[in-house]
Amino acid sequence: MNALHDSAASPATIERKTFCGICEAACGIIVTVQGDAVLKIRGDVDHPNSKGFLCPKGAAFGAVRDDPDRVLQPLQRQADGGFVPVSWDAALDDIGARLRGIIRRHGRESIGVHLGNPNGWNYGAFMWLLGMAAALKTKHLYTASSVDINNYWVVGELLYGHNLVTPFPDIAHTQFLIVLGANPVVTHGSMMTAGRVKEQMAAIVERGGRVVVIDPRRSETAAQFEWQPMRPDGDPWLLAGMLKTILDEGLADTAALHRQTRDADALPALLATVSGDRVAAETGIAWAEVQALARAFAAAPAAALYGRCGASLGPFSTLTNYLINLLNIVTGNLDKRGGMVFGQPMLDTEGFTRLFGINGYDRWRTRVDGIPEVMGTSPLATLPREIRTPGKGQLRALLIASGNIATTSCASGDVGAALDELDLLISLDPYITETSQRAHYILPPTLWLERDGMPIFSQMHAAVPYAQWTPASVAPRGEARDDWWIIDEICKRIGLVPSASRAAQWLGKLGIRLTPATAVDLFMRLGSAGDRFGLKAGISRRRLFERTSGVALADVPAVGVSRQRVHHPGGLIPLRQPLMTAEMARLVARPTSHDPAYPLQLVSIRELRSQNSWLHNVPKLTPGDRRPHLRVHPDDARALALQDGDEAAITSPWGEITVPVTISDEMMSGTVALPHSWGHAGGWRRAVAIGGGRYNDLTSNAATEIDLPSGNAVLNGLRVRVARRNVALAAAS
Ligand SMILES: Nc1nc2c(c(=O)[nH]1)N[C@H]1C(S)=C(S)[C@@H](COP(=O)(O)OP(=O)(O)OC[C@H]3O[C@@H](n4cnc5c(=O)[nH]c(N)nc54)[C@H](O)[C@@H]3O)O[C@H]1N2
Ligand SMILES: Nc1nc2c(c(=O)[nH]1)N[C@H]1C(S)=C(S)[C@@H](COP(=O)(O)OP(=O)(O)OC[C@H]3O[C@@H](n4cnc5c(=O)[nH]c(N)nc54)[C@H](O)[C@@H]3O)O[C@H]1N2
Ligand code: SF4
Ligand SMILES: [Mo]
Repeated sequence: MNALHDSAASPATIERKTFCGICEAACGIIVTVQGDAVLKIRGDVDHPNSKGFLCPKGAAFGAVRDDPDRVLQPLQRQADGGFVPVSWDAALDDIGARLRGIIRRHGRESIGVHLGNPNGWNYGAFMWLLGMAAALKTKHLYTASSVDINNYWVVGELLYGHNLVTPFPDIAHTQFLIVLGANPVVTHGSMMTAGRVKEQMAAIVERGGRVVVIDPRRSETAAQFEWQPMRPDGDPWLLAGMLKTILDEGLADTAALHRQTRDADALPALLATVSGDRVAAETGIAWAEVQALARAFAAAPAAALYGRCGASLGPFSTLTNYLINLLNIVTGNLDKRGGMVFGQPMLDTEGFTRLFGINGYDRWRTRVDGIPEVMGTSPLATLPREIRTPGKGQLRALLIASGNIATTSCASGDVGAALDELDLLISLDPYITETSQRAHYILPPTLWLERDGMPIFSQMHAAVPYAQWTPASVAPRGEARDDWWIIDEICKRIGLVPSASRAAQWLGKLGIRLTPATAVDLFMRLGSAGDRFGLKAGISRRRLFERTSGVALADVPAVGVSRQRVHHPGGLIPLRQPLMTAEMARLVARPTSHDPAYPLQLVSIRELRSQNSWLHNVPKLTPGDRRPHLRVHPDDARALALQDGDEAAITSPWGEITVPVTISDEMMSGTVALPHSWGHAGGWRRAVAIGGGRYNDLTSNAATEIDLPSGNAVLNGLRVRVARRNVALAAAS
C-alpha cells in the first residue's frame, strides 16, 4: 500500500465525550478515536462530578479494548476443554434448543441468571437480566451484591422502606467524616459517587474539619488522614459503644429524632448488654477513646459516618450497617447539609423497582438453606448447594453476565467445581476466565466504550446530582454484541420477553420488542427530571445525547426531604427493629474467639491499577511483580520467622494458598492483608502468567459463615495462620 493511498484512506481523528464505565466514580472522559481505533482517553473538565479527574485504569482502557486475548467471536467448548469459534446463529440456536430441553424436563425455575459487578455500567444488560429472571419466575437470580452490599439493601428496606434508599456523605459540606473500612483514595468511592474524592476529603481538613479512618490497615486513605487502627470485625462493637455513649450522655438530637423517626425509645434496650470493657476487647481501642470519638462526632456541626467493604464484608454486616445509619440519624446528621443525604437520580430507580415489584426483603427463602431473599435475589453463597441438591427447583442451567465467580465469590474453589456440574453454563465475558472457561458457550460482549451508556448505578449516590447518557464512542471489535442483545436473542429462542412488565409481555405477544434504550427513555421522561414528552423543560435521551459531558440536576443534593424519601407510613423511620435486636443479642452471645490454630485475621486489599478480578491482562496496568503479596506486621513476621519476599502458606479452616510476603508496619499486629481476586486461569495469558494465590479459596460459603439477615458473604476478618512455605511443607510431610 503506497503512502498516498494510505493517507487518503486514514480516517479523521475525532474526540467523543462519555464516562468511564469501570468504577462507581463514573468519571467524565474525552476519547480520541480514529476510525475504529482508540488513540487516547483523558479526563473531561466539564463533567459535573469528576471535573477532569482520571485514574490509570480509565486512561489505559484502550489497551483493554484492544487486548489480543479478548474473545471476539462466540466460542463453543469441546470435549477436551478447548474452545472453537462458532457463528452467532449456531451458538444461539444451540443454546435455545438446550434451554428448551431443560425447561421441558425441569421447568423454568431450574434456570438461573447471575449479574456480576460490571453490569453497574451496563444499563441494558442490567434490565434485561432482571427481566429474564422475572419472566422465568426463577428464584435463581444471583448478583455480586451478595458478596458486597446485600446488607445495605436490607437496611434500606428496614429503615427507609426501600432497598435502594442508601444515604451517602454530603462530602462537599461535612465537617467530620468517619471512614469505617473504606479506602476511597484507591477505590474512588463506593456507594458514594464523589468526584475527586481525595481532594474533597483533604478539603474537609483544610476548612477545619476532621477525617478519621478506622481500619486495621494504614491504607492509602488512612495514611493521609487520622488513622484509628481497629481489629477486623470490631465494627458493630465500636458503633454500639459510640451509640451507647451518645444516648447515655444525652447527646442525641432529640428534635431530629422527633421529626424523622418513631420508636426512638426502643434504642436503649438494643444496647443494654453492651459494656465498655467488651467494646475495648473486641475493637482493640480503649473505651475512653471510643467515647471521645462519639462525643466529637455528636458535637460536630455537620458529620457523616461512612462505611464500606471493611464494614460490609464481616459476619455481622447488616447489624453493622444498621448501626452506621443509627449513628447518623441519632446525631441529627441524616438529611442535613454536610451530613448523610439522599440521592437524586436522573432515573427514578426506586419508583422503577417498586413498579415492577423488584424491591423487597424476605418475601421468600432460598430452597436449600432458607436464607431470606433480598430484592428477589438469592445469595451467591448458596449457589453450589442449589446446583447439587436434588429436588424441584434444582439449578440446572446458568447464564453468567460479567461475573468471575470462580474467583470473586466466597469459597471460589467450590463455586468452580459446582459450575462444572451444570447441564448448561453460558458466560457473557470478554475473556476466557477461571469462570467462563467452564462454560459450554462464551459469548463476546461489547465493552463500555463500544455501546451507549448511562450511569445506572452511580447516579443513585452522586454528590452532585447529574444526568448523562452518551452514544457509543467507537465501534465494537470483532463480532462483539451488546450484552442486552445477546440476552434478548437467547430469550427469543425460549419464547420469553425479558421483562417484569405486563405491558412489555403484551407487546411481545404482538411481536413488538422494546429495547432497553426505549424503555429507559420512556421511564426517565415521565420521571421527576424528565421532559414529560415536551410538557416541561427536562431531560430525554435525545437531549442528553447533545450534552455529552452530562448535566447537573442540582448544585448539591437536597436536604430536608426525609418525609418524602422514607417510604414508611408518615415518612417516619421506624427505630424498633426486632430483627436487629436479635442480631445484637447474637453478637453479644458470641464468645470473643481466640483460636490458637488460627491466630491471625486476614483482610482484603484493593489496588489502584486493578478492578476486582479484571484489568489484569494488559501490561500497562500490570507493571513489575504483580503477584498479590501478603502484608505482615514486623512483630508477626518476627514471631513467624518470615523475611521480606518469603513464600508463605496462608491456611484458613476452609483452604490454603501460597503467596509472597511483604513486611510492613502498615498493618496492625495480628492482622494480615492480601489483594483479592488474583490467581487466574483460562485464556487471559498475562493474567495467568502473573499467578498468585486466590484469596477466596480461603473463604467459606457455609450457611453458618455468612451474615444471616442478608446472606452477604464474609470475606474480611478471616481467621488464618501463616507459615513460611518450606516450614509448612516440612510439617505436611
Ligand atoms: N482501584 C480499584 N477501585 C475499586 C475496586 C478495585 O478493585 N480497584 N473495586 C470497586 C468495588 S467492586 C468496590 S465494592 C469498592 C470498594 O471500596 P472500598 O470499600 O473503599 O475498598 P476496600 O479496599 O475493600 O476497603 C476496605 C477497607 O476496609 C479495611 N477493613 C478490612 N476489614 C475491616 C474490618 O473488619 N473493619 C474495618 N473497619 N475495616 C476493615 C481494609 O483494610 C480496607 O482498607 O471499590 C471499587 N473501586
Ligand atoms: N476476597 C474478596 N473477594 C471479593 C471482594 C473482596 O473485597 N474480597 N469484593 C467483592 C466485591 S465488592 C465485588 S463487587 C465482587 C466483584 O466480582 P465480579 O462480580 O466477578 O466482578 P469483576 O471481577 O469486576 O468482573 C467480572 C467479569 O466481568 C467481565 N466484564 C467486564 N466488562 C464486561 C462487560 O461489559 N460485559 C460482560 N459481559 N462482561 C464484562 C470481566 O472480564 C470479568 O471477567 O468481588 C467480590 N469478591
Ligand atoms: S476512578 Fe473509576 S471511573 Fe474514574 S477513571 Fe478511574 S476507573 Fe474510571
Ligand atoms: Mo463491589
